[in-house]
Amino acid sequence: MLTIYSDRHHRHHGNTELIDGQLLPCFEMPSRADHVLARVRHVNLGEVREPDAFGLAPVRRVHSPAYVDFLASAWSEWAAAGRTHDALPLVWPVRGMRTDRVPHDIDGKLGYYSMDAGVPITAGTWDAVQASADVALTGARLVADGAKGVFSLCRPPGHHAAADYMGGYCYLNNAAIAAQYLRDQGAAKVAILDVDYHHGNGTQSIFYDRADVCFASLHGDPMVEYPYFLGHADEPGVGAGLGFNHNYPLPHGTAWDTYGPALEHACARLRAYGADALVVSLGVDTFEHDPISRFKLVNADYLRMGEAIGRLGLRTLFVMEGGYAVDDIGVNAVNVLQGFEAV
Ligand code: OKP
Ligand code: ZN
Repeated sequence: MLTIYSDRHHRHHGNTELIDGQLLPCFEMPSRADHVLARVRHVNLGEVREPDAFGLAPVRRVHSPAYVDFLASAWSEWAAAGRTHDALPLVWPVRGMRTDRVPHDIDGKLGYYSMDAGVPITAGTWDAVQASADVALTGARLVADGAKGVFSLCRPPGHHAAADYMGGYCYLNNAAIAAQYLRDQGAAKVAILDVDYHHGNGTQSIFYDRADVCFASLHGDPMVEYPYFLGHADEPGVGAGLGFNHNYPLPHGTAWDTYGPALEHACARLRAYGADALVVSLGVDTFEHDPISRFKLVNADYLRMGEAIGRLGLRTLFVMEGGYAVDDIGVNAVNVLQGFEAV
């Protein structure tokens, strides 16, 4: 399988994250992608190729112009305000507050265009974020041109980012941008399967009212897990999108005996949908030793996961999302790809 990778992800390296009341080093760190790349090379998965530059037009097919402009200028506005540490949001417009006016001040903009504080913006963040989208788009183009399976080794991840907000380590929604690109290249129907431990709230919201992209997600139950405010089973889609959104919230402690049947159920939904192509939001934070997650999948389960995805028989783009057990992230992610290829 071909892997698309850019070392420009190194330019995004946040310093600290507020977690459990503590300021800790960011779990979403550059070594994550380095370990996955090392495993790709170790098993000779296939050629590793640099992304092409697509510019912002395919990004704007998913994200609002104002949000893209915000991302592009956030660091320079922050630096112009005299700040030297990472830019982070700290106040949000919740129930009853005004969202019809975008503040002029960078602190106000950071809150307006985010859902949480897990999104440090550094001097190199926008460059890395654009490279990550290009990695997804380059893979999508190869799939549109007929490749059976391609791995877009994206970093930073994307599935929490919606049309006009960032959150949960995500800035641009790489999987959504790829899915929209596949549509624009002629695929009538695109399926997205999100196997990251966390609900893909951004991807769901982007396609929630559409029938041309069907979204299925397995994740920690939002009653007890981030992102808390989306991802329940009773979110079927709206308008033309009714019936094209499928959530599988699963309890803490979920192991393969529960996960496998849920995955088969989700795959059956996507099979019935009759997609022309599949995008997989490939997070491996479902792993038993993931430091911020509560599922119990073991290394070999990721082979089974890849086989189940392979049995769909669809042209498939794998887009890297989460996974924070750095020592195992490469084995687990590449196991999915090898399971897929073994079908
Ligand atoms: C990004 B992706 C855990 C706090 C979670 C944000 C997690 C973002 C995950 N107690 N903070 O879906 O892997
Ligand atoms: Zn995750």
